[in-house]
Amino acid sequence: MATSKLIFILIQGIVLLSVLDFANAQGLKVGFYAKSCPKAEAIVKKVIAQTMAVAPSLAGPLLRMHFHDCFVRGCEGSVLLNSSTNQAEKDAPPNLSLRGYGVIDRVKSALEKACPGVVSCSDIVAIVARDVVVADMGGHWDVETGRRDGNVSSMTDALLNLPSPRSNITILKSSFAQKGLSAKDLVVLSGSHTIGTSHCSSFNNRLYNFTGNGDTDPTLDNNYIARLKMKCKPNDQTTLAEMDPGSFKTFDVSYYTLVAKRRGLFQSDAALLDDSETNTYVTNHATPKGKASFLKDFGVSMVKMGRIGVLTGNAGEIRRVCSKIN
Ligand code: HEM
Ligand SMILES: *[C@@H]1O[C@H](CO)[C@@H](O)[C@H](O)[C@H]1NC(C)=O
Ligand SMILES: *[C@@H]1O[C@H](CO)[C@@H](O)[C@H](O)[C@H]1NC(C)=O
Ligand SMILES: *[C@@H]1O[C@H](CO)[C@@H](O)[C@H](O)[C@H]1NC(C)=O
Ligand SMILES: *[C@@H]1O[C@H](CO)[C@@H](O)[C@H](O)[C@H]1NC(C)=O
Ligand SMILES: CC(=O)N[C@H]1CO[C@H](CO)[C@@H](O)[C@@H]1O
Repeated sequence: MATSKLIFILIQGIVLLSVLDFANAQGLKVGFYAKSCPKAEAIVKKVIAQTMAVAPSLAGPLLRMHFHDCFVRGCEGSVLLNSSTNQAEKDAPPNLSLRGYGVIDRVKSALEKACPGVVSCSDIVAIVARDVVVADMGGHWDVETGRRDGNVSSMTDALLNLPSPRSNITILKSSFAQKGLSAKDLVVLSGSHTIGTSHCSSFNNRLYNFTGNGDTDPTLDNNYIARLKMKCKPNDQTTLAEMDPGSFKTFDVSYYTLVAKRRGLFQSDAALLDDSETNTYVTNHATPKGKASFLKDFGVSMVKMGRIGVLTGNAGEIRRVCSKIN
C-alpha cells in the first residue's frame, strides 16, 4: 500500500516536472538562483534602490538596455562588452546614447562578493529592467533567470537588428516577428517610452526636414511641433527631450494618451496608429483606466522578450566582469 502510494507520488512528481520543463523549454525559470545565490535578486534590488535615489534618470537607459541586449544576438549580455577597436554593440549609433553601464558594474561587484561566478550579466540586465520599472511606479513581474553570457559583440549586428525610430509599422512588425514577438508585444513594449528621454537628433527630421523640403511630419500634431521646436534646434545632437513630458519618470499609460493625440515622439511611435490591432490597443489604453491592463501586459511581454536567443545550460559563460569575456 505504502509503496504504491509512494510510486504514485513519484509519477505525479515526474509528470509535474516534465510539465514545468515544457513551460520553460529554453531552460529559464523564475528563481533560478534560489539555491546557488538566494540573495541575488534582493542584492540587485538594493543597488537599484540606491541608484534611483541619487540618479532617477537612469531608469530609462537601464530599461532600454535589456531591449538592446535581447534584440542583438539574444539576451546574453553582449550589449555590455567593451571592444578594443570600438566595434562592439556599445559603439553602434543606436546604442551610443545608452547609459547606465556603471550601474550594471556595481550590481555585478555586489553579486560577485556574495556569490562569486554565479549570476550572469545577462540576468542582471533582465532583473534591473524590472526593478527600474517598479521604482518608477510600474508593475512587478517575475523575471525568469538562468541566462548565460555570450562572448561576441558586434556593431554591425546592432545596426541590423535594432529598429530605427524612423521605422514604419510594416518594418516594426517584421522586426519584432523576427524575434518571435507579436504586434501586441510591439505596442505593449513601446509603452516603455512612457519613461526616459531622447536626443533631439532621434526625431528632429520630423520638425525640420521631413521629406527633404524643409517640411514637417504631417502625422505629428502641429501644436506639439511648435513646442518641440523650442526645445530642439536644427541639427542639435546633444539636447535631451522628455519622451512623455510631465510624467517621464512615471511608468503609466500617458505614452498611449500622447500617441492617440498624435504626439508620439518618434515615427515608430506614431506608426502604432497605422495597424488596426496596435491602434486599438493604443486607443483602449489612452486613459488612466487602462493602467492595470497595460502593466499586466507589460510584464508578460517583457518575459517573452527576455527569452529571445538565450544561452542556457552549458552554453556561454558566467562573466566575472560584465564588460569583458572571462
Ligand atoms: C519599437 C521599436 C523601438 C524603437 C524604434 C525605439 C527607439 C528609441 C529611441 C530612438 C530612443 C531615444 C534614444 C536617444 O536618442 O537617446 C529610445 C528611448 C528609449 N527606449 Fe525605445 N525604441 C523601441 C522599442 C523599445 C523597447 C521594446 C523598449 C523596452 C522594452 C524601449 C525602451 C526605451 C526607453 C526606456 C527609452 C528611454 C531611454 C533614456 O531615457 O535614455 N524602447 N527608444
Ligand atoms: C570598458 O569601458 C568602460 C568605458 O570606456 C570602462 O569604464 C571600463 O573599465 C572598461 N572595462 C574593461 C574591462 O576594460
Ligand atoms: C516601410 O518602410 C520600408 C523601408 O523604408 C519601405 O520599403 C516600405 O514601402 C514602407 N511601407 C509602407 C507601408 O510605407
Ligand atoms: C533638407 O534635406 C535636404 C535633402 O536631404 C537637404 O538637401 C537640405 O539641405 C536639408 N535642409 C535643411 C534645412 O537641413
Ligand atoms: C565563444 O563561445 C563559443 C560558443 O559558445 C565558443 O565555441 C568559443 O570557444 C568562445 N570563445 C571564447 C573566446 O570564449
Ligand atoms: C536610433 C538612435 O538613437 N540614433 C542616435 C544614436 O546616437 C547618435 C549620436 O548621439 C544620434 O546621432 C542618433 O540619432
